[in-house]
Amino acid sequence: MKYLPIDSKLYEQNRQRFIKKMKPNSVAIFPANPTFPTAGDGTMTYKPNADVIWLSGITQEKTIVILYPDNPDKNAREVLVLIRPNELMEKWNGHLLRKHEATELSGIKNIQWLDGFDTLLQVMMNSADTVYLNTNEHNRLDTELPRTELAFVESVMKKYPIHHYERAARVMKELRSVKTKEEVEVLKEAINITAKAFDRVLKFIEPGVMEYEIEAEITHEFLKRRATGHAYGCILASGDRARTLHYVENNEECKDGELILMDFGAEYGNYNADLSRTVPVNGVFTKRQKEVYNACLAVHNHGKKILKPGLLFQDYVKSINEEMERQLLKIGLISKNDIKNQDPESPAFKKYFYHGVSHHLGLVVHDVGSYTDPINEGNLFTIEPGIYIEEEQMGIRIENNVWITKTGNVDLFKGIPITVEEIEAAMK
Ligand SMILES: [Mn+2]
Repeated sequence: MKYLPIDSKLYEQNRQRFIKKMKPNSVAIFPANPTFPTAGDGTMTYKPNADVIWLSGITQEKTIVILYPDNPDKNAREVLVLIRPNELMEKWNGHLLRKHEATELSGIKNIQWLDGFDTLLQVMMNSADTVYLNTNEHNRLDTELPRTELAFVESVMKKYPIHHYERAARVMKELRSVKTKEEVEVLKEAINITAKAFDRVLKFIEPGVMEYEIEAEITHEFLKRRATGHAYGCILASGDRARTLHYVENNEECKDGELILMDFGAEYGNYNADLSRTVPVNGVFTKRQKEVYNACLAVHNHGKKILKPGLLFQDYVKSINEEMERQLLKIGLISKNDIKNQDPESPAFKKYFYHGVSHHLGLVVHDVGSYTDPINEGNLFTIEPGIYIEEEQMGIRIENNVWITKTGNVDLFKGIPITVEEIEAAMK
């Protein structure tokens, strides 16, 4: 890992939060993600499990976190299971964690080796009544694909069929969506690195530059500042390509007079930033570009103004859409008549703004969290309205990340260029 050590207090606190939600005499088991193969004996870059990270900070493959707060064996109320280090594996893939190192990182004192896991589990299962197992419950999970996490769930339930089982994901969704100040401190570093990369590309962009050259600038800045890499496939879409929401090809030329939409974020310490900015390739907005940009910025600012605890997410979205409608009227993209005659299922503004305005952000870019419950203090959201105009071959999105406070929110990207004037000044 490239990031600097993170205080294990962050993870200790998270474990305590989960333990508080557990039923009496219950055990919770969180195995890491598998490593996925490519062709032949190749493997994809290992992506650790977000829950395992949230509970322990450990990103080594085959790790298992076990929480059993009522365990009669007081020394095994929190257990971390790791691969036993062996010389051959280390010759090929590098250092494996020793017990004292894992304790240092996670704060968990009892470290066991994976080859003893079955025996360890058997003793715990014979004494626990309820078992929390984990599955991916993200609403947008593609469930057509094989689900690797189900293999572990099925094996435990087959071996111990008459225990009472609970869904860890249900608890995790609620807890992980409320970010502690320790977590936000780490996420802020991902934000800082992203802001530095934005600053760098503002000075780099000019007519004739290729989108992938901008990508290279961003990647350079990320890695040199200890980011793990990009939080997601970065989008560098000049001109009409900006209307494609997930354009990641980044292989075309940025032309004079176009706007370029950039959506990118660094991953640092396993936390993600998610920034979008749209800037003129030649450094100066045209009158029309400025008009549309300011309409989008007004919706963005509206979001920042109203996001606070207690507000229902649906009401937030409704208010954003109303503001978007007002702004689109103002810049002549829709008319009062369009609104009067619109199909309520597909309102007029949707022609120009066709994605969600906000999502939870954290250890995962589209992080777990509710979109039906009232917004909570500690939630961390993106605010990212966009206006995409086919007739004018342009797309604009403006995205910052905000952390919900007691009375409103704090903008974690505060201070980086966002207005037309700030962007033009920074590009000079
Ligand atoms: Mn986003």
